[in-house]
Amino acid sequence: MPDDQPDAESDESLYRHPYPSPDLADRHPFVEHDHEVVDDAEMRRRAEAFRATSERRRSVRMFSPDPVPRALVEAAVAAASTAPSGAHKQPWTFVAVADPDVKARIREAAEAEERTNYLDNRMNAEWQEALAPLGTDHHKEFLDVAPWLVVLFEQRYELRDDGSTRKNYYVKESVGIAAGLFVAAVHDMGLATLPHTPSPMAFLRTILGRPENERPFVMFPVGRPLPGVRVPDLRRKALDEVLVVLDGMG
Ligand code: IYR
Repeated sequence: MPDDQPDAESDESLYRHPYPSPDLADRHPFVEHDHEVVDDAEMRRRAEAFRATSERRRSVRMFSPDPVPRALVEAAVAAASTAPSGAHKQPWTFVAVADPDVKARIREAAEAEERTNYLDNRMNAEWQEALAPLGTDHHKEFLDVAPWLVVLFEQRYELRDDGSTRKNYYVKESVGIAAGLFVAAVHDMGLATLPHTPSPMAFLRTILGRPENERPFVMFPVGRPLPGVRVPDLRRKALDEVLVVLDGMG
């Protein structure tokens, strides 16, 4: 730590209410945060590298059937599971499916729901108009072609082994952040994914035999993109369309 920086132990002027309070630290364990100190130039380099990697990510809808080692899926889930969560409840379960029979059942059920969405107009005209540039339809062949389907469940409440329950907090926010980290981890290792949300998707809980406290949040086919796969020519919003800065500099 550079000398000119305040220090949690010694600086009494910056925080009159230090965290943890001495009383809290007596009752719950705290450890010093293992923060990697990085200089500004290196931070800038990393920021640009992550941004450049992120810019190349695309949702793909045709995956190669090539197998992907289970260890890679495990690494992505482990990374996703570092997400912050309300009251540190970690209210998520990832179910990773490579079994062809289970994938086929999921595809069949998803296509049945999507047929109603697309062909029987369960999605209204405005929704269908929004999806038109993506060209999605009720065919979901990627669900059994992709080597893995990773289904992310939210735990609406905690169900303990003895059958008792506890509240979870900010479940959607927590699981959404975990989903984002999962997408980034999969892309960063050189694989592709697609956040797929067949609607309704309660069938996933039945097919995958999940407990009553769990509700499917999003499903991720994971694999290599089919070589030559095409994606819509979309434009991402520019920084000034998504960022408002109030820096007090006028
Ligand atoms: N769940 C449907 C429809 C769909 C909805 C959105 I929002 C998309 O960005 C893409 C598709 C499906 O998966 O086809």
